[in-house]
Amino acid sequence: MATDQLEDGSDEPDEFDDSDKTEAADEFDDADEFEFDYDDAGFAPGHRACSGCGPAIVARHVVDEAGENTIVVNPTGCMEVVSSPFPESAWGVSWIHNVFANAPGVASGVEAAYRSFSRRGREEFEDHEDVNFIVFAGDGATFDIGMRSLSGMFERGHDVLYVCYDNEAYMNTGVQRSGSTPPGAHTTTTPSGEYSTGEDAPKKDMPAIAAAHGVEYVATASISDPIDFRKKVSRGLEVDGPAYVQVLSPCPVGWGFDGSETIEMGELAVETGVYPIYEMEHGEVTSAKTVRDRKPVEAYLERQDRFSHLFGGDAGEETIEAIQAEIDAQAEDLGIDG
Ligand SMILES: Cc1ncc(C[n+]2csc(CCOP(=O)(O)OP(=O)(O)O)c2C)c(N)n1
Ligand code: SF4
Repeated sequence: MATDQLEDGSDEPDEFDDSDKTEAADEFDDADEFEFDYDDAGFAPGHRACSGCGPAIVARHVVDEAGENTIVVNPTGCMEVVSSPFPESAWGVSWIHNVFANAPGVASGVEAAYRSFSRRGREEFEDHEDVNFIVFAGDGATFDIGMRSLSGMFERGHDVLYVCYDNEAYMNTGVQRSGSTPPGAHTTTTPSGEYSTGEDAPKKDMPAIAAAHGVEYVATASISDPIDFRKKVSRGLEVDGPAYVQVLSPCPVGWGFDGSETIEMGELAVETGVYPIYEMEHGEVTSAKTVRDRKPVEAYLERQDRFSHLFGGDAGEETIEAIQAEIDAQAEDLGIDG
């Protein structure tokens, strides 16, 4: 492409010139005839999520990996609100919206119904074995409000994959803390100020809680490694019984970073050990992603407005030291330092 030098030495493209167009751009010449074909998309673009929304990218991975014979049960939260403004829907698979408290209960019922259809030879329904039953829920729904129902689903052993998109707060209603909010984070219900350095409770260990129910397969993942995440979704669907996959899904709005940095934020969480990536089978950790030359936690914290109050004061410094100590202990437990 022809370019001119800008004053700062960088290159600026000349006015658009037809010879620069790719074949794909040619298709746009007759805009009236052009139609996007999203028939196959499990989670279509055009939803109302903020740009750079981590959970929306995660939703796409989940349903693309699961395929068309999938029923998604989705409690209230950003992913429900942005994807289903009546009469539109971004979901290309069967989808049910539920209140916070009962998504795992509804998924249990749907799964049990299909089991019964298969047993009774009801051929108008897909065979139970061919259907993926998935709950797709935020951390508020998972760690807090839907926990009772989730515990029941685990205990009864339903063949449901539970995917928690972990954006570490109640984002949909204005960034209130959840049981997943990490220490030091400023939220609207844990505001930092003269008397507080933000959230002061540890993040609830949901994977351990799931594993303690005897769930066969439990895993954590990050949006920054979609191949690993998708493998875990696939593995969770293969398991004959409940499985739990929790994926770090950065939220540019609630965390305070630019929407172009979502994947980088997920990557930093892994590289600093803030979000360890591991799998548990029958309650034991069976694999953990090694982190070579683990970065100090500041590299992650300093990039997000929710932690900005930690920099520049004694109280903040102490909080960062405490966070680092927790991460170091967790890294040692899991043996992730390479
Ligand atoms: C029983 C109940 N309490 C509160 C609300 C209000 N509410 C709607 S979405 C939401 C936050 C959901 O948080 P989370 O599950 O983490 O999903 P996110 O919004 O982050 O996607 C809340 C509190 C509600 N809908 N129902
Ligand atoms: S607030 Fe966060 S989680 Fe909700 S749609 Fe926007 S970016 Fe996504």
